[in-house]
Amino acid sequence: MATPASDIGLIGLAVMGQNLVLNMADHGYTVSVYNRTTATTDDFIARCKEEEPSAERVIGFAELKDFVQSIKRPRKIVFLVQSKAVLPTDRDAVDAVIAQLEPLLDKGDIIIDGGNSNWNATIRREKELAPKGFKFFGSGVSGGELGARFGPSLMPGGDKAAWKELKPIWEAIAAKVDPKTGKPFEDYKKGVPITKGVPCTTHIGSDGAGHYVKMVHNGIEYIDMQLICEAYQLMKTLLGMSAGEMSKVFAEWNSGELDSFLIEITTDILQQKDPADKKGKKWFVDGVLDTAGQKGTGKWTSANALDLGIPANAMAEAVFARCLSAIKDERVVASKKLKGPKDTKKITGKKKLIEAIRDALYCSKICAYAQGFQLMAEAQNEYNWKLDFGKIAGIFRGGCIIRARFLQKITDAYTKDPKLQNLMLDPYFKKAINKGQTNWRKVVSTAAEQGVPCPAFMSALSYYDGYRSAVLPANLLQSQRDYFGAHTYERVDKPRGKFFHVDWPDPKRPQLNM
Ligand code: NBP
Repeated sequence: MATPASDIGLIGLAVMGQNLVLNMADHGYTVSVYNRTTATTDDFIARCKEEEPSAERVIGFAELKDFVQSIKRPRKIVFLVQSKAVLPTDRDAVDAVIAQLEPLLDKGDIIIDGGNSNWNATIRREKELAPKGFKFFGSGVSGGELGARFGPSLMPGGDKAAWKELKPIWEAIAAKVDPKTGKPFEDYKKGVPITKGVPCTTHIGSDGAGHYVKMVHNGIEYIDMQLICEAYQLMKTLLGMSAGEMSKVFAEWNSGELDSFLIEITTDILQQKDPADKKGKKWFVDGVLDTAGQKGTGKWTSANALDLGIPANAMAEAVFARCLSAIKDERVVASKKLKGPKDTKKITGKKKLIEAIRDALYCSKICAYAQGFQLMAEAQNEYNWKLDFGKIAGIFRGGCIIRARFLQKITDAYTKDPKLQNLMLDPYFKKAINKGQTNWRKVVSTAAEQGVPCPAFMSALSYYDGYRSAVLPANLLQSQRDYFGAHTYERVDKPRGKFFHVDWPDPKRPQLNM
């Protein structure tokens, strides 16, 4: 038998797998690759030979046994296969590959699931594999195809001791940020592998922690995208601005505190002309049908927020907004039957309204991130993890879809105060909301008056106002619960934890003089 020569193995050669392999090879690692359909492996090896300078470091295998034996021990084998399991009992391609691999592995070998697996499945797999002596990691990979190729944000969860084995490779292939500014190094745009800077990866925690944090990252991505879309909708509907005109506004926003990957790509999209328009006059975005798809991570985040009792209303609105967009036919019928406000005032002061929309976007974004981090804070109690929010925000600064200048501020906030109760209470963010809230309220009220939907702006504002309210109307709500269900209530003038009940309807209650 030949001496194992590969540093790592990868199974699953679709778009993410291929790009991650090339990234590893660029950084000097020898990678064994295997795919269920061997023709894909052959095509990939041929592509490597033709296109990639580091091709000699990628070795393809048709047999799983040969693939496993080619990897140095303890073996590190990454999966990038389709993941569908949601409930702990669900089985999918990841389980199928584990079952095929198990008889071929040795104790101490490390399996890393780099797909978007549900954290429940990752917890279950880790529990099943640990007694057999295998180390199982769930590692979120964010940044899409380009990220995988040139530097993703990597969120590994699993055995702390085994992380030492994985760390050098993960740090090499991850995105890197400037240690002084927190800005990502983007030399990859010149085709150069990034070797300097702080890597966007850290050991997140045990078992499902990495996949959980990746899921919340995706939930935040949903709301970030929705907020940008609402800003676009308001400028388009209230100010009649064209896509081209709006792209200039987004470009300007991208030079300030909203600087982010998602604002940057929005600028590009809005500049794009429709390739189907021969005269080159129409904007690309105007030709795209207004229905959005989703794969499930946003829904998982919101469902988990409900399970854990965390008020992540803006994040849920982002998912519902996609659901509403998907019922296009119903909306078209309703648009002819349901009326909006009658006496709408003409909008004046374009420049001021654009500024106000910018402030509404920034304030809502702060609330959305506050919700995401509150959710992770609760999850660590629920699932027995110890999460470092400064480090988590730090690895979101580069490589991933939500990368933004703003994440340096979140990193600073949690580094200064690791037990920060809510991001909105950090002095920087408190000040930012205070500065922007008049404009935020103006945008939300104008949208309501004019009948323009902006559910994420509105729910983020309700969250802000609710969170800063010492008193909410739940006194009446709990009274209703006590009335119809004898659910009892606590009193304002008695210590917490003492419960009372009234035999409703109270015969002694004063009668109304109607
Ligand atoms: P896909 O999610 O489309 O999965 C395709 C791969 O899974 C192919 O290699 C396929 O092999 C393999 N596969 C399937 Br399907 N069933 C299998 C089985 N029973 N046994 C072995 N292999 C099996 O690929 P992707 O888009 O590259 O994504 C990979 C993972 O990364 C997913 O979990 C995805 O959610 C996650 N992710 C994707 C992105 C993105 O931008 N695409 C971003 C971040 C994370 P075959 O060739 O034989 O059919």
